[in-house]
Amino acid sequence: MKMLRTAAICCLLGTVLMLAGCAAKMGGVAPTTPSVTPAAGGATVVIKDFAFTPATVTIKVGETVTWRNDDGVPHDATSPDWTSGSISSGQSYTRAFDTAGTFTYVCKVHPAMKAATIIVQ
Ligand SMILES: [Cu+2]
Repeated sequence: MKMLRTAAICCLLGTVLMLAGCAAKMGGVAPTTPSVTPAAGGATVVIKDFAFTPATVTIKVGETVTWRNDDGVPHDATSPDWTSGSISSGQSYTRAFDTAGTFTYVCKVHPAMKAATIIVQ
């Protein structure tokens, strides 16, 4: 009877060890680090294929929006109150928003480009 119990405990122990070993193996896989880390407290708008993406971003007062031009031609982000100026291909422009409101902007270089919106809460 005692031997049977010992055998049962051994069997159980073996299973636990096997599971632990398996979990350790899974935990050993290096976590993948995202290649693009968003800037703390802000949003990024990518300009590509003559479009602002995302078309609407929402941030908090004091946070920034960065426009990154991934197109082959210069663009800008211009609202009635401010402008980025020309953003060359591969370049970025960052602006902090210190007041709450909804700001619609366009690209003055390309009137055909759809307007986009920044919501500052
Ligand atoms: Cu443009």
